[in-house]
Amino acid sequence: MTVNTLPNVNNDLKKIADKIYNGQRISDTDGLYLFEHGSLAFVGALANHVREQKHGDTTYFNRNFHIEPTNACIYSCHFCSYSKLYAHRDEAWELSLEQMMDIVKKYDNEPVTEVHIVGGVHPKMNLEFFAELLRNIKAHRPELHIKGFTAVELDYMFRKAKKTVLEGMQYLKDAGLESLPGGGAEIFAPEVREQICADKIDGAGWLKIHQTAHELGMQSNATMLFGHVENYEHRIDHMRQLRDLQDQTNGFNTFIPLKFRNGDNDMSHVSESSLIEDMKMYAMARIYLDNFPHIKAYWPMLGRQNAQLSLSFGVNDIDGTIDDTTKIYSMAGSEEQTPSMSTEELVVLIKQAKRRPVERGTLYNVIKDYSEIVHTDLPSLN
Ligand code: V47
Ligand code: SF4
Repeated sequence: MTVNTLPNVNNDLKKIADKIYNGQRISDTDGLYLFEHGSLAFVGALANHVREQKHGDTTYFNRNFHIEPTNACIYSCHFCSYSKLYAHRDEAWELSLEQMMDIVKKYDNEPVTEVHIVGGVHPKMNLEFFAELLRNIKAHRPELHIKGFTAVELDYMFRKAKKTVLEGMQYLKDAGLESLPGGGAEIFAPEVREQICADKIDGAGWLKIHQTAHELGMQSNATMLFGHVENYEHRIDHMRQLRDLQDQTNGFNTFIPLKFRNGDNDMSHVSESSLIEDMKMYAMARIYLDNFPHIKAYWPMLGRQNAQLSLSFGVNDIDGTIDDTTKIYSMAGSEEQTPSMSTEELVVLIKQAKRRPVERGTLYNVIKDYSEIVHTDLPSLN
């Protein structure tokens, strides 16, 4: 199919589509125009083309587990359910080094390749505490990739330890930190941050932390929290700043659009975005961020079926919080409470979308291609 065969497409949309089919970068104005005037089918077809050019049929997932050191947080991001907890510390938890090592040891006989460490910002958990955690994990299981700490957590740790970003990052790298997750980015525009997360690190600070990690040879992810009080211009502005930094460092692996969920937080009055908007966001990310290798759908937030759908709108990675010992059937729609999906379920989910499931390491090294593996007892996704 070429752009000229698409019905109901005006000349401006056709010009943008031509750029994309010719492998050219689109401008901010193009991006905004696509957001405002492109139908889901139109931007979806373009995003699908870009994804196919980059990855063919391959859809990645990985086997990881999460550690949340604490759910208490000194900050007060209105969209986050953690922010209420610091005032009610009795409802909050904080894990000791031993407790976190017990979580790591629980996976000793599991073929996981990554631990993802992220939580609230607790004043007692400082740089030295986390460096010790990293050293302990590496001493116990050296090959486990440690992806840890949002720029928000790092900013607090470094400032408290009176270290520069470079010094703090080098210190954690030496202790075993290998890459950074993408959290804390939200929307960079100050007028939006002011409304949703006024007291934490600003956009420039977030970008500086990731830039420093890249300059030290570490890779990282980037997120964007969308579908709350921001507009399309804010989304383009956010992605432009990421695209610019990526041009400079090439250190980002994956962009993860995070759909704002309005349960159990101070923004419950803000409606959630529609499925059409969500899919359009994935598609726009794939089209605009031409220098990002991967676009990921984080299924615990989006829901499995919508994550599956996103594979037709530019997504080529479906994360993979795996716990093969847990039976998903008992969860009955409560994905946000106990996010877990077995390898088999992830593989089925990807195959149902007619894609080739490939297990990857954190840095997208291929661990196993599941395309030829036939499951005899395929679980239903319904
Ligand atoms: O920064 C908080 C988001 C992020 C809500 O890098 C919310 O591989 C939606 O960044 N609705 C943290 N989102 C999680 C994160 C992440 C997740 C998975 C993989 C990776 C990765 C990174 O969660 C926060 C914030 O943007 N968040 N509250 C909410 N109500
Ligand atoms: Fe939640 Fe992170 Fe904000 Fe803390 S900094 S309130 S954990 S989003």
